[in-house]
Amino acid sequence: MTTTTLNIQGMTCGGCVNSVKRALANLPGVGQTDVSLEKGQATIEYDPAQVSPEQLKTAVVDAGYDVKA
Ligand SMILES: [Cu+2]
Repeated sequence: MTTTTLNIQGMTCGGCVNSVKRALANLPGVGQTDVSLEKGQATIEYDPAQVSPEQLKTAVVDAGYDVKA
């Protein structure tokens, strides 16, 4: 497993955090995710053989949030 951190803009409440978590959990190869509303960050454990960082980013964007890095 590899860990990456995404900087996410647009999360305003716990519901947003859950939406982001759900979007990430729907992808194959995603393990533990830790989404912080205060920091606007998601720390994501994933298997690079099953999912790419771009796909992680796209899932968050598709859920309606902006990803900075
Ligand atoms: Cu919200």
